[in-house]
Amino acid sequence: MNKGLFKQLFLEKFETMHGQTIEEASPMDIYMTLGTMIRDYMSRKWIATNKAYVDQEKKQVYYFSMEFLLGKMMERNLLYLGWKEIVEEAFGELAVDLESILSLEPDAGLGNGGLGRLAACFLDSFASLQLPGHGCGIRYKYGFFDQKIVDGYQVELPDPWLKNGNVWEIRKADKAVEVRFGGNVRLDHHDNTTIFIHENYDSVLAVPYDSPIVGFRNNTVNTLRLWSAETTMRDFDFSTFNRGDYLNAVKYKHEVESISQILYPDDQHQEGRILRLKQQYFLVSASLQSIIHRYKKKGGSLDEFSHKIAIHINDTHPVLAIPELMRIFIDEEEMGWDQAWQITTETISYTNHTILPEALEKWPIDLFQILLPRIYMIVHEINERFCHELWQRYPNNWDKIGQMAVVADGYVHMAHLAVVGSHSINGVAEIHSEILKKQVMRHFHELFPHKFNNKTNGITPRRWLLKSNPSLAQLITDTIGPAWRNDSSELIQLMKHTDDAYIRDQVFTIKHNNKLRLAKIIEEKTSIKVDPSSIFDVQIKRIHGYKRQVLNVLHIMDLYNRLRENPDLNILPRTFVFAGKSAPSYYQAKQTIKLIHSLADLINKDASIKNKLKVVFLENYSVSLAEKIFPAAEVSEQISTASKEASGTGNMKFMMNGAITLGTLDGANIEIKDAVGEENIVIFGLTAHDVLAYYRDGGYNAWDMYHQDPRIKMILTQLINGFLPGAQDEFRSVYDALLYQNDEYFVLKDFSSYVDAHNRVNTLYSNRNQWLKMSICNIAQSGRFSSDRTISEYASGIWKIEPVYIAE
Ligand code: 26Q
Repeated sequence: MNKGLFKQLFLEKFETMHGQTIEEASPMDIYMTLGTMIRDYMSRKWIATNKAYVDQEKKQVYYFSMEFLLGKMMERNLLYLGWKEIVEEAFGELAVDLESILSLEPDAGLGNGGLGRLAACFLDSFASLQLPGHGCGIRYKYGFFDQKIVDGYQVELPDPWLKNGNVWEIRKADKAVEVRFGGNVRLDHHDNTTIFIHENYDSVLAVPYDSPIVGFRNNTVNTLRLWSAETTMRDFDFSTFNRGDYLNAVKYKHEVESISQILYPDDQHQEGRILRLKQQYFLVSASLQSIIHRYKKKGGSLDEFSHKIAIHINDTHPVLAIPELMRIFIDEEEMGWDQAWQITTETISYTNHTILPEALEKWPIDLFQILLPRIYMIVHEINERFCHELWQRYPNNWDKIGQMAVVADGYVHMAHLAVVGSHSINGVAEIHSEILKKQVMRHFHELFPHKFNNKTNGITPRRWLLKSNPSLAQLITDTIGPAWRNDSSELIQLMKHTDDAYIRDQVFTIKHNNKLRLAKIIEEKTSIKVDPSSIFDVQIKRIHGYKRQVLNVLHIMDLYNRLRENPDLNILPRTFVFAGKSAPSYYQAKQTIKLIHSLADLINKDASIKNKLKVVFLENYSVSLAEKIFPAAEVSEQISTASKEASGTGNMKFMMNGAITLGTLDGANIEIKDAVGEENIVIFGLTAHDVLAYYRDGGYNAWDMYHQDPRIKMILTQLINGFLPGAQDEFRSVYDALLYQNDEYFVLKDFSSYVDAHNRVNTLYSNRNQWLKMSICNIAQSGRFSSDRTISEYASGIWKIEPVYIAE
């Protein structure tokens, strides 16, 4: 592609699509035209990729996930195809501003946070590493809610991301499959075998929408298949209408479509809603049917299935893939139980993303059985056989067997099903995998030690550096060459330049410009003027007790108290930036958002502190907003209660953009510390070992902190004495959680150590050269946190898949 050719093709495409000339074009028309052109161009590669996969009979992996938090795709596709500059120039000649066209695309926000974004980074790495890996998910009509802040409170609004259509997807009506809910199972006997007949079920049509996922500057185009729930025409036909049942028919249609209507906005918390279970089965049943159908059509033998297909489940949300695969093998393919079980376990692998007990999925048996009668029978049988094995191994140990059973205490335990029915279970950072083995799943680890492994998370350096921070990316390319974009281990070459004065200056200038850009966004969105020379200290992530935004707030209050006492206090000016969404039903998290706003109100208006402190909350955190914040950040707040954050991936995005981590020894922070060395990170607080010991043995009393530390006493009093603007009792619940509920997340326990850590940051930052050296070291060492590294480990260690070269 070149500029002249592009311009010609674009104008032709525009005219055929819109029946008018470019002069009359709306920006949306231009967006759609460009999108269609890109998609058409990718189609040829898409076809070639699929053909190569079939011809070469290479093993494929399907990544099953209830969430794919993709963000925008157009600029990514332009960059990956190597078209961006050409289009920019061609558009310049047509007086079209590419930036403003790109901004028209809505984010595909089909995820809550880390787990969903990880799935998106993995798709990026599959394609960029030329690996045959595809995503299977749900095409939610409404993505993760839009957050509006009204008077400091979060208000949730729907996200109608599909309202102007979606250029990337292709509806494949001919590939629709039926998914069955409810009804009953009748047993029939034929030549000594029992046949299970599912009848009186409600059927839902699952229609796939495929989107191309193109690799970085290669010819691989993989597929993300998202399923939409529809009624079959015969449910809505004239006979229904004629019987006078029109209203019921409409109601039924509505009920069916509700399955793919919304993404559940809970994170780290499971609310046992039946519709959620329906969504989960809908995803796995539709995906497995289509995978098996295609496999058989291409002549594959089911005996070979696990050698040709790997299925990965992103947390337990798609764990029904295990009994559903069993159902298809046994009921539809007439396979015996033992062979079906062997193939199923060899096919399925599972990632655990959390150890918070409230997030572990379990479903009441009665509810499960009514919705999925045949699947329940299979789960029951899996449980019977497993408990029998356990009985052989641990005779009479009912306690242990009860703790490990798949069905127990009236519930189906989804994580147990995942462990029993898969061949690999991994955690997402070293410490997390260790905690799984030694604590949460210790009985299972004892039984199946070979199944457990670690795959530390990663992020794609192409979106999180090349796309979001182009000037830093350019500096890196100028310094060490462009290879880092496909081979992130190359970033280590930057270590040779930590003392290079020119590079330091450049890194400083790039960061400063990114800060200027963010300052402008902040002012546009909040009317708050921040000092671009102040330290940009950032905490952006879901709002949750364990992530401890409250600890950040308490430190800011303390700093403010010190400044009020002494306006000439020798500290560097700071800008504290927050962003993140709370689950709509999570009261404490919502109060935390209000608390940040009240504090911001108080501090930002106080002239006496001479603009040394600013507090900003940016509403509606999203992938696109994140892309603007990370490049401007200097301090990365990763302050979860040790042991609670499985990995974190924001920490990696900050690091890759040169921010210094201020964090606890939790999740991947530990591996970041190992990578950069103690002198290039600021660590504080209790260790996971300390925290787990307190949970086990007790011995922590939050009131001790209150009585021993006058700063804590003062701040906590300020939470409830009207010091903060707004209703006097607004933050009573925060106060009570810290004192009367004994500070579940050890906020007060870690307070003092956190303040000290901030003081160290202040000192380090005052030495500009030293700070820049730290920053360059972080960028240089961030290569190991590329999702390319993570995916290569999954590919060789778990899935046994290999790259497939696709010719031009
Ligand atoms: C479960 C049941 C019903 C409704 C919702 C859910 C649900 C949805 C989303 C439960 C959990 C999630 C999301 C979890 C998540 O994002 N975990 C994060 O995963 C990241 C990627 O591995 C890690 O880096 C984070 O540490 C972890 O918190």
